[in-house]
Amino acid sequence: MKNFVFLLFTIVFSLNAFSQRIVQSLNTAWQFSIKNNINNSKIVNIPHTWNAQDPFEGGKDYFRGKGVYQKKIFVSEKWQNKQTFIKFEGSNQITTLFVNNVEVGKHIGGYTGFVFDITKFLNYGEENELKIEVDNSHHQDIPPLDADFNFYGGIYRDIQLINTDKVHFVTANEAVGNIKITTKNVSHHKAEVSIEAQVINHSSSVKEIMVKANLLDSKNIIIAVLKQLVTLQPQENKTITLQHTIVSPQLWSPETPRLYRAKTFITEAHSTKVLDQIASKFGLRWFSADPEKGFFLNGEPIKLIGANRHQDFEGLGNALPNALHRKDYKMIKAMGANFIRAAHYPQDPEVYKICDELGLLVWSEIPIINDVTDSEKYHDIALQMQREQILQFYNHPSVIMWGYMNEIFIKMVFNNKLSSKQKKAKIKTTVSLAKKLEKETKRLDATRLSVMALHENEIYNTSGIANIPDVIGWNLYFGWYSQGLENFGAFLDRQHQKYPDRLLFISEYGPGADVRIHTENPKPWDYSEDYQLQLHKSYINQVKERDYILGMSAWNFADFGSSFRQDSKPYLNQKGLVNFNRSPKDIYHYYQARLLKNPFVYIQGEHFTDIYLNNNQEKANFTVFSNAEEVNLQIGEVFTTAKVKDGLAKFKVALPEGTHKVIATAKGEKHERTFYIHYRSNLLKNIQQQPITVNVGTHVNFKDFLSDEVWLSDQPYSVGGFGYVGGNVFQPSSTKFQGTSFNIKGTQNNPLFQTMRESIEAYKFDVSEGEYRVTLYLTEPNSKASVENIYNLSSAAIEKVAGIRDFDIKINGKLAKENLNLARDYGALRAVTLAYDVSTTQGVIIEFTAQAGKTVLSAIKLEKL
Ligand code: GCB
Repeated sequence: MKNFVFLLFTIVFSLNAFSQRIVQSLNTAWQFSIKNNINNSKIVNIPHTWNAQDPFEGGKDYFRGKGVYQKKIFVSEKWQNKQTFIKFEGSNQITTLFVNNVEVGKHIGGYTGFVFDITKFLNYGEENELKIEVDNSHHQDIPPLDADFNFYGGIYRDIQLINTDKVHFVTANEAVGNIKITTKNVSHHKAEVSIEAQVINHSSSVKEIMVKANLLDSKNIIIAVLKQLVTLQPQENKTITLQHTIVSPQLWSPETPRLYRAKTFITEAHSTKVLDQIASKFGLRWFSADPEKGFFLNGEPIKLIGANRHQDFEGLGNALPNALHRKDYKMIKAMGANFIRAAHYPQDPEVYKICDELGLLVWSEIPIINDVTDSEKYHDIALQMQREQILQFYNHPSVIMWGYMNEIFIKMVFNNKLSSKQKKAKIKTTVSLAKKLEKETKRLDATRLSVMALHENEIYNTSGIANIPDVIGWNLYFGWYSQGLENFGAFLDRQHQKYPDRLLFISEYGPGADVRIHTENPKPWDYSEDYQLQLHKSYINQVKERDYILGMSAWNFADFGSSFRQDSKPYLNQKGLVNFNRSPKDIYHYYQARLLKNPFVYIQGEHFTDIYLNNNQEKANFTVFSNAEEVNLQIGEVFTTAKVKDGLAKFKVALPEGTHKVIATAKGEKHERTFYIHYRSNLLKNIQQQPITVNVGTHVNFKDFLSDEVWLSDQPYSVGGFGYVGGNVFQPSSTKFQGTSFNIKGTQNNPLFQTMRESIEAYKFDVSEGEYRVTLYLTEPNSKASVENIYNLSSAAIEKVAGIRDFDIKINGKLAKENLNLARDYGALRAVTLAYDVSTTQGVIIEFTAQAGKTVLSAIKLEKL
């Protein structure tokens, strides 16, 4: 037996040595220009996008148009006996390749791979010019039409040059050269494996070849050698199927992601000369899903828990090197997840590879999002995308679901301009496309589940579309877009009761969160990490209580670019468990506490180590994330223990002002963090050392990580202290966001300016004698605010002017600013700071008096000079 294995090894390696296929990266040094403006070109490397910056500067007007990549390559005389291809892993969204100015082909769709055969376009023994035009303009016939992410343009995934023998495995097809491996009837005892290879003869003579596959197990031992003799006529293309039954298979699972390999060769029929070779990995596992009991992998129940993942990254747009894709998935695995939804489009081939290796189950989908076009072309392109996705990622054991639509009626539901007739037509074309996609999905792969994600609306039930795929994913935002965290479970129970045969998944949930924002009293839309914790905790609990739910994936693993969003950081969707640069938010560690099996302990508060208590009567709150039953906490001489509930151990400790090292231990694991305790009651006394900074008009604290200043939640004035007098928290009816949700120009610190107190009468500080500087932070939140000068108007006329705001500011009785009209003087939605020096014998009082409309104040700083 040993000798047999050794012999097989020798054959494999000697075959390898002669392989004719050469795959080389073509990423480096392309001359790139926008809009064919060659005079303005620069040298770039691929992966590349031309939108790495502009969606984050100007928002939704980022450049969508044509970019051109050019390069010369030397083509040797020897290549005349070969076939030559260019392979793209992804380029957004219409890509046209020219060789020596002759169009080779065009590919439509930004998220799957494609290959062009350039053999007949080449001039041998000389330089050849490659030109690639890429266009990311909006196109009514190309999905996605509309979505909450950026459509970055460019060749943003790797590109390769491939040479093969004239007889080779078919490379330029929808499967981009995959050998198709199907596993069937997998059990603990056996697994049937079938390998389908397409071979082609581009030579002018008849070829006798041998198609061979060596199967290697996860320990690299050859377990089978399969072969078949084939005769190929010139230009003939054949599909060869090799089959084998593996006994006692080494199963693939999240805990044991064991991979087999198939090394598939074409040799000459009667020699060992290798004409072509492709190595593919595959895994052996089976799964099932039950509408009452949930998901099962290899016969065992498993609740799928993880996150969605977008492919962009701070500073890079979507043009990520493979190493960054890998890093993301390693982080997702390290979070304890067993599942990932590659939303909203097929991702880089590296992603599926790493999910196989790490043991993450994958839902992969095509980008049919928010709306469809009622055109044959749109339907055809959608189908082509599904074919490419399935054929390209078919072999990956990690993939369990193929998706094809996300919230597909959301545009229609919110479009008041559509007549009911138009809505009916929209529903009809959408349902008909879903049926076609479902059919195509099953035709290509009956071994996986089909899935679509819905938003919270009955239209999916009434239209019948929810009956089409195997699995229904609900994107549910109770506690964010809809009210009440508890309504989440109630909604699911109603759905389950009404449609008991449906397989249900929670495909999205989550609130926006900004690591700069903290509060002891979290509320929806305050963007605090604390509310993020509250929501995720509640959702995990509610899903865990319900066996019938297959699983859940948080929206989103990381913050991602979304050019129309303004929020607390502009142009970002901030629902990530980690930041856009992948530094974790606290919630990432909470998932670790809920999901990891090894002992885990983590003190909440990575981004907020300054704790402000009212005075020494108030205790400090500490929360520790852990999977142990109880956690011990040590702070100086204080030792205390708390039971863990839902991954949280909560402590209340009386502490003096100053620096405290907090040490949490559980089951031999330890985590420590240094906190700084401050008493608000002492802030005035300590003002020389530390200015008082207040985030007026809000209950949240805001930390500016550049200056390390903590802007305190607002408080009413009381004698001997500081705070506001009069007015109310500004909360426009048009938004759930606290204050205005618009981006504020001229600052990085939106949350300071977006929230404010309106009709405020005064801000008072009962400071002692001395010289101070008071800085007022102001913004006009109404983009349509009037710029009228009230001096030109009678009082009766002033009242009629919509959106007018004009007020005076007095400091210690002295008029500091007269007739401040923020819109007129600075423009609306702009950060305005006004600083005044004041000398006082006692106290600083800033008074606001409206001449027209309402006074307003966003933040205030008082420092002692
Ligand atoms: C959704 C969408 C997703 C959005 C998300 C959000 O339901 O499927 O694309 O990004 O909501 O954050 O609003």
